[in-house]
This record gives sequence, C-alpha cells and structure tokens, in this order.
Amino acid sequence: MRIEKRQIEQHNDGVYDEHALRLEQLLVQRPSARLAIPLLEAFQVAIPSWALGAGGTRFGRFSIGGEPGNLTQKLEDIGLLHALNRSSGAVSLHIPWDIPTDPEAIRALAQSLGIRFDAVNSNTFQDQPGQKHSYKFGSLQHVNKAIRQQAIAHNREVIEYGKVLGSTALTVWLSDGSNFPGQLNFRKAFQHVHESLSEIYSALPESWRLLIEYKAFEPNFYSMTVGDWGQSLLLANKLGNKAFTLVDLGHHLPNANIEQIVSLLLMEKKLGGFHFNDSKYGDDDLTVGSIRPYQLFLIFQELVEGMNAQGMNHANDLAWMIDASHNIKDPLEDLLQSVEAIQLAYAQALLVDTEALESARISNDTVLAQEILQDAFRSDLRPLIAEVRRKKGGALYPLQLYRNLNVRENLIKERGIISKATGL
Ligand SMILES: [Mn+2]
Repeated sequence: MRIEKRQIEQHNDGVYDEHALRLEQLLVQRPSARLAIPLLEAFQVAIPSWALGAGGTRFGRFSIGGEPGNLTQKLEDIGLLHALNRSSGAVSLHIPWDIPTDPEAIRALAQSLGIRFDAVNSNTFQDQPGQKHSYKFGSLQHVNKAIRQQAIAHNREVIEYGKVLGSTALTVWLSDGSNFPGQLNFRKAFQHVHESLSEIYSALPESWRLLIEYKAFEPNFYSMTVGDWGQSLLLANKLGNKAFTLVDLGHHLPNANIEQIVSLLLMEKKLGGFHFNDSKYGDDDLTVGSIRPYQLFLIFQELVEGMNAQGMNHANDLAWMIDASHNIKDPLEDLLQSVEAIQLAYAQALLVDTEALESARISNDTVLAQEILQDAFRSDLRPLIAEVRRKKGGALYPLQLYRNLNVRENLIKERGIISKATGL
C-alpha cells in the first residue's frame, strides 16, 4: 500500500482552517517559535527495522496482522510513516534479521520512498541457525578466542552490508556480562571486549562511526560488561576518534540523570547517537514520551545547548533512532506517536531562552531557572509540528489520516492476518 499525495492534500484541506487558527494563536503568543521551523524540517528520526511488527515479551506475543514479512515490506511500512509525517526518512537495519539479499533493489526502493540507511546493527545476543559457536556465555568478551573471532567476523560482515546500502555507522550492543558472582573475571572480560572492538574498528571505512551502546542489566542480571556510559566512554576513548557512545533511554538504572550524561558526553565530543523509547521501570520499550515527557524535554534541552556549544548540526551530527517495540499497539501508530513526541521535545528545547537561563544560573536564581525551563515545556507546540509536516508535504494529523485510510486493514488484506515480522 502507498499513500498518495492527493489523499494527503484532501486530508489537509479538510482540517486546514482549524489548524491555521491554532497555529496563529501559538505564533502570537510565541513569535520565536517560527525560528524553530527550518530546524524541525531538517530533523529526521530513523525507524528500526525490528519495530514494525508486534513486539513480544518472554511470556508471549500477540500478532497485529498485516505485519511486514520481509525487508521490502518493512521499507514499505516506513514509507507509509514517512509519507504521513515526512520525518521518518531513515531506517536502522538489524543483521541478520534483515539481510538485504538484493541490495540494489533495496537501495532503489528506499530511494523511491525517500528513506536513507542509518546505523546498521549487529547481533551477537542470540544464536543463529547453523552458527558454529554459541554466544550463551558472551561474544566479544568470551573466554574462548574462536568465539570472539566469530563475533568479530559477524560485525565485519554487518559493515559490508552497510557499505552496500550507504550506511555510515555500526551500532554494537552487547548482551555480554554475567548472571552470578564469580562467573566472570570483569577485567579480562572488558579487555577481551576492547581487543575485539579494536579489530572491528579497524574494519570501519574512513567516513564511518562505531556507536557503542550500553545497558545496565538484562539479559545478564549480575554484571553487564558494557553496562553504563562510563564503560562505553572508556572504550570509545581507547578506540579512537571514530568511536562514540550511544545512549538508549531505556538502558539506565531507575532514576539515572540521563540529561547530565548527555551533557558530559557532548562536552567530550563522544556522543554518537540516540535510541529513543520510554519506560517506567526498566527497558520497557514503551512509546517515546508516554511516561516521562519532561525527562525527554530536559534531555533535548541539554542536546540543543550542547550541540550549539560545539557548533554541531542538529539534524546530521548525531544518529537519531527509535528503539522500542511493545506488544499491544499497532506498531505504525506507535511509531507515529513516537516521532511526534521526539519532535515536540526538540521543539520545546529550541524555545528555551538560553541567555535568560544562563543569567539566572549566574545569579543563583533557582526559581527563575526552573520557570524558564518549564515555560518552554508547558507550551503546546503541536500546531508547530503539524505545520512542519504540512510544509514538507505530510499530513497535518498523521494518526487521524492513518485511521481514515484504514491502513492496517489494507495491510492485513495484502499480507494476511497471520504474517509475522522478523525479529525477536
Ligand atoms: Mn537500543
């Protein structure tokens, strides 16, 4: 299924007057919001290839119907999202779940849908059919060199797939760690990971980045060998200037101050990218902004301030990706909500009066500093985001149009009710 330009225009015509009124009211109240429009227009969020089907837990999985059964269909789904919001023009591929068997055709399809290839992801957290060695006790950390070599070879293979598609980054997330005290020599495990990553790093093309993702717990519950930003940053510093830390919002211990982590990583020029999601307890994979939108805003406030301090391009200098896949919503509706939540937090951060904030800080005016931040956070910028979509040829209200066009029902008709997306 494709969404036609005229269907979007028809929708926009129908709701334009109401939208124009809301936008006008916003711009009267906050004339500076207009300045955020070009930055928001340039901003794209990559959709993970593993989030287009229904997610699952270890207790079960409930199919949503019409799920994409292969990479072509996954790109078509992202094409639907991008047609609606014009802000999902990138995909983050997972190997081996989404091996491009016909790279030329995949490239051409992505191009026709306006989608580029963001970071490619390797997978050494599960065993694949026919694989020689098992990752039960880790991959890059493993006590057995042959197993480390197998994991290194896999990562090099992922780089090759990425090169063919035009990707310029490899994300490495390791489930390596231990479940019980005594199981692992922490120092040796870390050294093995460092040595293994060095070999992977040496296979990176000149223009590429290595993004090292960390996670505090799960699937290992006693120690994770790359468990926090300190361990990731240590590796990135040891490896060199093409290695960076990737922050996944769900990968912290409860109540971690993620905005402070982001600020310091940017200061060190070592923040490489983001995985957006939300959670109440741990890595819950809930829709971005559904639980803690204020935290998301505070993170973006640090991102904007930190990127400006370094003269970075907001849209291109970090990898912006969603990493969430929950098990009850229609994944496409969930992703439309996620992208909008990210745009809203970014737009609110752009509205912060940074000069006033800095002067409040210098005079230790805690109350005023809080007021300045909350003034931006509490402004309803939905009309601004809708206007950005409209200007780029997207829908004013994507979710509404998605439902009016019966997209899911059409996908079920095309692909069947029991189709299942590749992934976890
Ligand atoms: Mn992640």
